[in-house]
Amino acid sequence: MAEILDQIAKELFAGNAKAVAELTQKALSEGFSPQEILNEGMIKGMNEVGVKFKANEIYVPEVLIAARAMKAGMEILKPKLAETGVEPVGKMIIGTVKGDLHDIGKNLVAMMMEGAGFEVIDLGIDVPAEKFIQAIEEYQPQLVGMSALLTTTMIQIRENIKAFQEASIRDQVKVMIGGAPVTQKFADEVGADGYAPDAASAVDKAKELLGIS
Ligand code: B1M
Repeated sequence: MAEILDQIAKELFAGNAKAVAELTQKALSEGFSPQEILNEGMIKGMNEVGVKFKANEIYVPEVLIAARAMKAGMEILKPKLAETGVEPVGKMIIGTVKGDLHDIGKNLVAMMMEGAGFEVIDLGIDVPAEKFIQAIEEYQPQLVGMSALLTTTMIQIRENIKAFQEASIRDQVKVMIGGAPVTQKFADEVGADGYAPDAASAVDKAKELLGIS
């Protein structure tokens, strides 16, 4: 693999935003395609972040710093990817449910998903069912992610899934849920398609749900 792409992966893993931005620019000027830079540089680096995070070898702050570095590179790459018409691997909308203001974990999931090549539309916090439904209709994602951090708001997930059914859009999307009080058992009870305990597992679960290898 080209040395510069390897360097992008390493600097991203180390969280060096400036180096990732500079190397991304350099790789483009050396003639690497935006897709090569994304797949062989950034996503490779972010995958490594996911592996170490799952193994408890690195923690939330390191992931956030790596995600910031990814963002710096993506700012340069995004317009080029749009020009070349590169398709994302999948489209997801994500939000923290109504009544809940916690967004650190949700943001981590969104960043890891972007790092894996997904287009992510982040609806933010305190998102009511109607806003999820509106976004599903507008963006036509394959995946809807819901995060809840409070025992008092996790029940909102059940309400949202019911609302998707009532709006006849439940079958259009896979629903993945997570957040500290959420469990696989709860996901089964409320009829979600998938549950992930952390941001790195969320990427694996999303790919599994969408049949992406
Ligand atoms: Co709040 N809070 N908080 N809080 N807060 C908790 C959740 C709590 C457990 C603290 C405690 O009492 N020990 C407790 C909930 C108790 C319960 O319901 N059983 C609690 C409470 C009570 C409250 C308030 C009610 C406090 C008050 O005002 N009296 C209030 C509620 C506000 C509201 O939401 N309406 C409140 C407020 C806040 C702050 C605003 C101060 C702040 C949030 C800041 C922010 O998010 N921007 C805050 C924080 C920081 C916490 C703790 C300390 C940390 C949460 C966090 O960010 N963790 C938390 C205690 C704790 O969890 N130790 C606590 C780090 C983050 C990376 O983990 O979010 O779990 P997490 O995300 C993980 C996984 O869960 C998973 O992946 C992430 C990354 O690995 N995941 C998904 C998350 N979403 C996913 C979605 C997926 C898949 C995986 O698919 C879509």
